[in-house]
Amino acid sequence: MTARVLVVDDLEPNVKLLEAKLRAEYFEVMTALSGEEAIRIAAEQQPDIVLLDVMMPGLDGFETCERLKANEKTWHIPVVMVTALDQQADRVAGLKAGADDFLTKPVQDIALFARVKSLTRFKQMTDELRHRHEAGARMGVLSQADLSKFDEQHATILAVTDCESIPALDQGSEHLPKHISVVYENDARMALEALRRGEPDLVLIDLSMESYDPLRLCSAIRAFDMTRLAPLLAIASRDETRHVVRALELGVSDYLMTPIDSEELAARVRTQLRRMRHIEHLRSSFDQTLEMAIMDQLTGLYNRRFLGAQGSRLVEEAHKSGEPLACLMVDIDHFKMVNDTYGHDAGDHILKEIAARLTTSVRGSDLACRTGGEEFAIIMPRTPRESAHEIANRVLRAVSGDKVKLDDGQTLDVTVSIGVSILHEGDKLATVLKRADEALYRSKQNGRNQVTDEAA
Ligand code: GH3
Ligand code: MG
Repeated sequence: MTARVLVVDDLEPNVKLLEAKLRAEYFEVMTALSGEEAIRIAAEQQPDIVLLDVMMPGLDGFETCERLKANEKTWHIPVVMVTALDQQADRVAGLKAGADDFLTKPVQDIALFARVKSLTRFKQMTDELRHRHEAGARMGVLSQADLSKFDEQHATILAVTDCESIPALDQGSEHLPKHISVVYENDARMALEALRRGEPDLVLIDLSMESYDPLRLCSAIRAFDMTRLAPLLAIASRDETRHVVRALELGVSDYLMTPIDSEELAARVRTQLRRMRHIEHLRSSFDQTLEMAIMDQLTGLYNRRFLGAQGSRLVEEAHKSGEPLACLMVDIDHFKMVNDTYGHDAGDHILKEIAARLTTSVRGSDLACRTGGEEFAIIMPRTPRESAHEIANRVLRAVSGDKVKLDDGQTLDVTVSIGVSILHEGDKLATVLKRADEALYRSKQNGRNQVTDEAA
């Protein structure tokens, strides 16, 4: 995996050193000698990751990080703070400033490549989702994520360890977001089960566990679809560096070295939870956009576009399997008059009501769509002509049987006219729809509120 890395440090030799290490591993490197320059380059060049020195004259690393995270052009770029050795306070401050991770000087190769690779992986995973989301936001159909809201949601941490507890976790509770509960588990298999049930939001794995191979647990978690994206934090002691490297290769999201600082633990937990929620948010908003693209917003039925795509698929399947497929075209009678008499809002209300009655009259496997103003199409796979007629008559009764009640209490009779057609050999979707439409036209001509078959 390669990536474009922006290295920021006021001291040229430091920049050169990191640049050389990264280039040797085939990363592309950009450099900046101050916070201001870093902000400009990040916005213009869109690196995949920023390595940011803390101690700089002018804008220091914390402030630079805060500004990068507050800028809509750069907030999504992962930032790794480069701090002096063992400046615990700096690390925590960096995470608070929104940094995604940190490295200590002198920077060790293992840690450097582990952080850069894991953050690049995360960014690649979210980039596509983010682009779609931003397109949705530009079109005004989606709102931009408010990241601070993520801290207010409830979360469960599953701590997998042989020990009774992880003291730093309990002591760190004051630094954790408010609604966090911690569950301990010493049985790795039970932990995996709980994860598959979607219970914990984040897993802490103690790499010094002896009752079970903790690395095997990491790989098992990453191997299953259900749990692949769960945030995983490893806890290791200083003499377990090789374990940490292995764990990172297996996809662990982050790690902490013992003795654990409770504030750092809390900060890392918060960062991981935010990241996960961010992905979840992007995902669900993507589903929402997708839904908007195929649903009719007024009635909740599928729209014409989806009818074209899915209907054609159903027609193809019917041709292949030789099973019958039927099609109904349904149009509300004298709808213009209803609109003219009762107003457009009443018209909308009736459209919704009729759509609901249509939906309950057909099977879940039937494809019910609003194809135009007050016209609907229903594609029914595995349905012979006789059944299609029965269903058409059921729809007719479902509409005319009960008066529609308007918001102001008035009630009125609504009827529909229906045309029925059956898929013939060689038919395309458009052909079978057209014949149903012609049959519908005859229903209208013959006095409305009736079903006509194409063959009649
Ligand atoms: P027919 O029985 O022959 O179908 O007569 P009709 O009045 O139903 O047909 P026509 O095509 O003349 O009029 C359809 C009307 O549907 C015209 C339009 O104002 C109304 N309409 C179309 N879309 C909507 C909508 O989304 N909301 C509302 N309220 N009315 C709509
Ligand atoms: Mg009509």
